[in-house]
Amino acid sequence: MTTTLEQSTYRGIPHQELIEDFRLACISRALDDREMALQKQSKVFFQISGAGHEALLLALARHLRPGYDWFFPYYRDRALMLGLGVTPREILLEAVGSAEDPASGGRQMPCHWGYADKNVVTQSSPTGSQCIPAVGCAEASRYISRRPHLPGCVAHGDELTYVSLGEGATSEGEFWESLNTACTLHLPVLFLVADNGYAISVPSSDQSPAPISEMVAGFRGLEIYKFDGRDYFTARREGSRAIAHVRAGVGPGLIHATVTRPYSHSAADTQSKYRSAEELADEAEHDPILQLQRALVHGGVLSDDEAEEIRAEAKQAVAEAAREALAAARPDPSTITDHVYVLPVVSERELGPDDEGGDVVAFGESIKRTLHEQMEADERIRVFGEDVADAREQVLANVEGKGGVFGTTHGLQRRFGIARCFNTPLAEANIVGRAIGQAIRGLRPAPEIQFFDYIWPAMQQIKSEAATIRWRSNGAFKVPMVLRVPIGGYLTGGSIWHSQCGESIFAHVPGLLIAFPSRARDAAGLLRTAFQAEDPVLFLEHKHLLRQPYTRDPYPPSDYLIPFGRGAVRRPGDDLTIVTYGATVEKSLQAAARLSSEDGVEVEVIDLRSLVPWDRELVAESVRKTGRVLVVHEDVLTCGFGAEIAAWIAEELFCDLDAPVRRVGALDTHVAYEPTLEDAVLPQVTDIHSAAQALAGF
Ligand SMILES: Cc1ncc(C[n+]2csc(CCOP(=O)(O)OP(=O)(O)O)c2C)c(N)n1
Ligand SMILES: [Mg+2]
Repeated sequence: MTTTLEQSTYRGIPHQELIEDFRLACISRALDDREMALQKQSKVFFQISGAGHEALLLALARHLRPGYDWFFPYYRDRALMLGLGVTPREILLEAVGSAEDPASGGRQMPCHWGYADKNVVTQSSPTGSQCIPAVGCAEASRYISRRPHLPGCVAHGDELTYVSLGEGATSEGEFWESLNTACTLHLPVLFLVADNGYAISVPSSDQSPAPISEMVAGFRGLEIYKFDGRDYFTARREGSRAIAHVRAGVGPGLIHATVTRPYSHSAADTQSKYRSAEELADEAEHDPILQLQRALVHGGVLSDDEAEEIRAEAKQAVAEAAREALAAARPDPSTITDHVYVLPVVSERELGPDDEGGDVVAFGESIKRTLHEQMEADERIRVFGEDVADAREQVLANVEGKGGVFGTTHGLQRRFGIARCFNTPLAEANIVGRAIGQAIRGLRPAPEIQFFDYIWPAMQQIKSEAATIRWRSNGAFKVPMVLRVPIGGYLTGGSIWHSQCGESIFAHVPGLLIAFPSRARDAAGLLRTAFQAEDPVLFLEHKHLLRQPYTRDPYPPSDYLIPFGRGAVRRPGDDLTIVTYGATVEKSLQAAARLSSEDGVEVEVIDLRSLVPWDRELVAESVRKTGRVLVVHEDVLTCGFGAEIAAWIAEELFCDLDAPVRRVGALDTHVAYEPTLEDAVLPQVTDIHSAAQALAGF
């Protein structure tokens, strides 16, 4: 009886699979070599190799399912991409920066993968920042699989989320935050740590006191697999065990696999500067492709000649793919601002006397009601953060419930259940990163940062991930999330760590929408619009305003939405314009009342309500009428958002001005604890009054 290729196996693996994976490994290496050659010709502009990681990744790919499982890859995962079915041409399209590059349309460096049809999520460069979104993605799998009716959301129930990183990146705190939640929630996440011994030039012994598989041993519920990732057969066997474990849904797994790095870290690195010739020679001897070739020849799967032929064919195939990629369309520079964000289109309407029937509520109550209303209407919304839940389910019937340190989320857990309103670890990157992973899966997460002052650990997730995902993937992925953040001072005792503003720092980040309402009606209208957005919204809730009587409005009917970029005239006037938002709206109104009664100056007060975008038209209309403008905000003056407004007015409305644009903001210092010090730092009615008075008399 003759044995056909399909039937033959070697060490339990069909010959066909072995030969195919050997071929893909050769293609992966040939892609590295070709990109390097093209870079020398200035046809590729950066190179980072997948060399030394091929056998491990191709072995794992055999057990993973493109378009079913979810992938948060690392830049060294070239062979994994090939194993999942990405073609050499597609990979090279990114290297040459073609418009046809499916990962980014020429926006990202090579090896920043992203293939929506295969559930390969767009990748960024910050090492480790992929870990927490991967955990959020796995959470979404669980949530969606129990609610298959959710629009735009697909889950199978046994898909896993793969996330990979190098041993160097395990030093990042976000990696540990992601392990924390993956284990606490028993999520189906497969962590792959491909350990090639170096992070650029830093040896792993400088990273941490022990190998990563030892370091993570204390994480209860984490299944750890340590093996030699240079050996394809070991990787197939152990990878299959690890993947089966995670797929079974009993909890996360971590593979710690040793690999090699035969090429320098990247095109910008020369590893002979820090690795000895002996070390490199030893590594070359253990090259995973060489080892696989030897094993296949030894096992009679291939002859030496056949193996060499496959190598040659791989080079040929890559050369042909490179020719095609180089001939493909270049990006059009006029498209480069596409996919920064898309403004939600909402139908706007004025409120009339018939709309006054709602309960009269203050700012904080309005936000709370709107959260209830939106969660009732859309099961994709989940609210989470520190202290946002009411209480442990076991005691909930007997206690009032917490519902956030400001009470804004009170009752959400009781009404919608713990799956829809829940506490997170005290870790801000964790909160935002998990929201990103869920948003990518089509959910509408509404994470809360407890105080603006503590948003900074999440900055990486906000700035590098949430804000860039739509742009960097050329529109293939998006992050619809409403990030609610209590902000601001005037608290009497709030001091430096409970009083900060800083909205301009976020307005400086392309890709974020920013709302900053100042009264109950606007909070409801803008929060409803925020939930319609397909991009991340920073929804800033001023703490001082939460219960102020002057923020009270009849709660507006549910079809009342305010478009972003639409300000409101809060007081009409012909002599001078004040442009403001947040807590300084009321202070400006008080100053305007004094100017009217004491100085005979009629001030028009504009409340911007949203900062990205902001209502340039309304400001222009007013300034054309008054010729004088004062910009007022609570944030510190230097590089505050007022600087942007003032610069724009100077550029666009110079001929309409009768006086220089002036600004009032906080002193360039921190907010102090003692009340008279706090008053001295933050802008007061008298500061606004005297600045406006001077401007009116200019
Ligand atoms: C947050 C962050 N810091 C620094 C860098 C620069 N950088 C890119 S790769 C790298 C080393 C990563 O090493 P490792 O995780 O071991 O992966 P390997 O390159 O060895 O596969 C560094 C420092 C970065 N991209 N992101
Ligand atoms: Mg490394």
